Amino acid sequence: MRLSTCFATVLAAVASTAVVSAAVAPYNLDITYVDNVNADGVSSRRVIGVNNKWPPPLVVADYNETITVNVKNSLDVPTSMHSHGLFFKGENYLDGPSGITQCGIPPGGTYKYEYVPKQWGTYWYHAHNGGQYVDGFRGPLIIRNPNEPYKYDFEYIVILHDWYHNQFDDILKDYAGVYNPTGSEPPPDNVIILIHDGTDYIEKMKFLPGKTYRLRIINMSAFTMYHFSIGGHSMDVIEVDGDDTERKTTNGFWVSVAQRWSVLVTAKNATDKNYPVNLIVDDSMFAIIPPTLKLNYTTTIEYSPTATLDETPAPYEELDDIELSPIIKEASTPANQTITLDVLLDLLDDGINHGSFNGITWTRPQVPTIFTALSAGPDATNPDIYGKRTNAIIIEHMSMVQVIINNNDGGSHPFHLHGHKFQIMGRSTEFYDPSKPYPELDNPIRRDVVQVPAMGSAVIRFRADNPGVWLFHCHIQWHMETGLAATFIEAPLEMQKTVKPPAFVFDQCKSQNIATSGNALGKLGTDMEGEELGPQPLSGTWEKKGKIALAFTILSALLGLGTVVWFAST
Ligand SMILES: *[C@@H]1O[C@H](CO)[C@@H](O)[C@H](O)[C@H]1NC(C)=O
Ligand SMILES: *[C@@H]1O[C@H](CO)[C@@H](O)[C@H](O)[C@H]1NC(C)=O
Ligand SMILES: *[C@@H]1O[C@H](CO)[C@@H](O)[C@H](O)[C@H]1NC(C)=O
Ligand SMILES: *[C@@H]1O[C@H](CO)[C@@H](O)[C@H](O)[C@H]1NC(C)=O
Ligand SMILES: *[C@@H]1O[C@H](CO)[C@@H](O)[C@H](O)[C@H]1NC(C)=O
Ligand SMILES: [Cu+2]
Repeated sequence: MRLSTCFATVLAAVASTAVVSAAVAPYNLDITYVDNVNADGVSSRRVIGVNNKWPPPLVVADYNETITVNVKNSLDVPTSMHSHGLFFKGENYLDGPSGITQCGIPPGGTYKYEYVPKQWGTYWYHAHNGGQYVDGFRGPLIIRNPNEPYKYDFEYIVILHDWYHNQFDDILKDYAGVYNPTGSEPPPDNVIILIHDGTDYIEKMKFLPGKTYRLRIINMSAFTMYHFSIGGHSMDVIEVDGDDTERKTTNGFWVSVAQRWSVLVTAKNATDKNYPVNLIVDDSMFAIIPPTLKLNYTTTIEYSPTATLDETPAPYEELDDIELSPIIKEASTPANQTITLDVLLDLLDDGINHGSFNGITWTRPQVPTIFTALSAGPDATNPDIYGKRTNAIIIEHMSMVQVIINNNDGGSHPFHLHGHKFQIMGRSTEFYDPSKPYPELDNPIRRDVVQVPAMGSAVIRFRADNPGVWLFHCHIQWHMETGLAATFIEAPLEMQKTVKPPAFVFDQCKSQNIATSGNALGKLGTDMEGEELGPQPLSGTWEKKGKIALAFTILSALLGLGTVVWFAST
């Protein structure tokens, strides 16, 4: 991070009328460990950075302009990159999740993510291999709209993320371990606010009197949700997750995992005061609050270096994203196919607390799912070949798919669908009641992440117009890692005609002895003999489960570890 040397480096983001050029210069992202990064001013650690630096750079391009991102893996383990929110129609192998749409990029290898975005807005890229994004491999990705519906003078990218002082894999061992039967998640050690002006990371946002600023707010956290507000200023929401919305004035809103919001802020004419941007951390899911974690964070909007800070808080408001309307209107249409997913986080018979949909905890197949779909011929429509442990659901080409998510957990969860944006038909703090379906809507909000309330539900819909293998998962990385994921196999026969991965995609698997054909077990056709089912629910009553959980808890207490060992280890 550095202070921008002069305000002139702030990027003018006024809609350009210039002819759209065909391609931006390639981004060469060398994924490297960077030692001794003190990201939060409290503690130094090894992070995963890009080109030996952290934080990773902005990737930016215009709509319909070829973007090439060459990701070189200089780590000692495989990696991969997901561009969160982009569709990759016909190019499923560019989506990124390793073990699903590609093999991990082997150490020393380079994966060429090259595509022409047919969408615009605020996105982000991040590692999709284990918890590498939590260790630092995450950065902003902006696709500019040549015909921005709103006028503004300048823009800033405001990146919010939680920060851990220890390596993800070390924390995961404890979180997904037998001494944590209740699945208590590791709270972050701190929160980081990064500001990017389009050229580089800067220390604080500077405002010129009377100008209009677009703030693109991206929550890149592993776990943490934030309330966002600006002292002395209201905001006009104009975008969520890449969809431009009708302008909606608000004093604040909650930014949940992986979501993006754009707001317009009009600068005051007076320059005698500076103002804080206020973040309130949602601590409702934190079992304990680490000593270095604050619940309120601020960053300054500076009108003048000599002005005083006006700390009067903005009036508290919670704008619900369901109240927003996309500018490009799309009415809902009745669903052809309904998928019901029951969410549970529970102790399974391996003694570990797992996330699951419909009782199945996702486990990586031996053959990445994309290759099973591409190599199976007519069997590709048989969900069994993808393995019982991948939660594979076949979706028919062009059908309107409704997904009902019932959350049996006492925490709220942000669910992300790859390859699509979905309409949010409704959300409730109770389970969905099929006898009371939501009415069809003229113009529901579209997003790629939906927050589902504790013990509540959400109903989403999307058109199956993107043949491919798309992950649907909780974006809380801790839950993703313990299996809270399903695989949508969308129009597999169509996919076999339209999705043609280039040779390097197969070569990178071969170099790691990972098969690129066959079913989830690497066998031919529908032969799934010998398939293991993975960890199963504890049989019997809740009482019995409780006793087993208690036994694990007593065991950990006897060992002097406490039930939440990751806390003790920080
Ligand atoms: C996108 O770019 C292609 C190739 O340059 C061009 O043919 C096409 O008209 C462009 N589409 C839009 C919507 O701008
Ligand atoms: C953002 O906020 C939510 C809270 O819902 C959190 O769980 C999530 O992991 C955060 N991260 C991202 C990338 O959105
Ligand atoms: C700033 O000054 C301009 C010109 O006098 C005026 O039109 C505008 O309303 C003022 N803005 C605010 C926020 O007071
Ligand atoms: C954080 O801010 C909120 C809202 O202004 C306030 O209610 C709360 O007391 C603050 N918490 C701390 C720890 O300062
Ligand atoms: C989906 O259902 C509608 C009627 O609601 C029907 O017109 C359409 O053909 C169906 N599409 C598919 C792909 O099944
Ligand atoms: Cu979750």
